[in-house]
Amino acid sequence: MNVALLGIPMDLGAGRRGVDMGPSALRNAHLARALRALGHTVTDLGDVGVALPESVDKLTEGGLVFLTPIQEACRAAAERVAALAPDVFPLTMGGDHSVSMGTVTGNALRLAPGGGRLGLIWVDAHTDYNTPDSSPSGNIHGMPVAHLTGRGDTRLTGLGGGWHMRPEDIVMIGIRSVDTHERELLREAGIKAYTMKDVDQLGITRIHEETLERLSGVQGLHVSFDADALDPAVCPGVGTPVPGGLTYREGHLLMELLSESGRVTSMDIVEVNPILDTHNQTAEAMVGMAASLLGQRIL
Ligand code: HAR
Ligand code: MN
Ligand code: MN
Ligand code: MN
Repeated sequence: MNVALLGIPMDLGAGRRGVDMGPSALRNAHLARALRALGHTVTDLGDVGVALPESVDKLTEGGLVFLTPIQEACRAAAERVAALAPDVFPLTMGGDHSVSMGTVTGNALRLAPGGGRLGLIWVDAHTDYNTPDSSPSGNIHGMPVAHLTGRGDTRLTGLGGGWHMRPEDIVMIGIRSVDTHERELLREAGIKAYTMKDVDQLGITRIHEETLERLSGVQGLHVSFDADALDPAVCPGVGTPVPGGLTYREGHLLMELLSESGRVTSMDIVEVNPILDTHNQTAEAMVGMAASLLGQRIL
């Protein structure tokens, strides 16, 4: 497969600094080499330009912190991804999770003019379904899924030029931190979310089967993998760690099963924070997840 790496070195959407260094940490953990070893042709497209927080006023517009520079970076990411050929596998590297508003939109636009029907597998401790009104923090990395479904500030819901995710085409896995009002919004929208309780009770194999069944009608499948979905013991380098996460093997098994399905067409790796990490352990773990999704097998 032709894999295209693209970095979005942005931490403007997060409450603390450091995830802007995520793309460097992933490259330093030999992401490209790991994928080439699997037989893929890997092209590193470099990084999308992102404003430095030191060079912009911390502008909060309509309850959204750093709205304008985040919108600009997401638009640039969407354009870069949308321009890639349909047979390319874009592997986009955050950055905080607000980058996915750009990457998911870009992948939908890549499927079809005006935006195709993309399935979204959101692997995360958090549901990231706050709107500007419901958000307790104003941090945009807690809001990308709401905006992708058309809820929230029009400057972010408009990135796809009228295209939006269908809530029924979204499945979340690994969930264990949801805000009070966010929970109501998720229920209203009818988004399927597998909590850690579901992971414990059903297991990854059953969750994977149900997920692919639910997403059987989509044209492409995007995996958006937040490093904080994995347990903090596996990925300590994240800004919002939550105990009780996916084990190392649960993460790999999910990626291995999705890989075997042959249906995944793009991936994000987000929220890797090298400042909070120990010896780049988190980036290395996430390179392993990408390798499993792109065909690495034990035997
Ligand atoms: N729900 C909280 C908020 O909206 C924190 C969620 C953001 N943290 C993440 N996203 N890492 O997955 O502020
Ligand atoms: Mn997230
Ligand atoms: Mn998260
Ligand atoms: Mn478990």
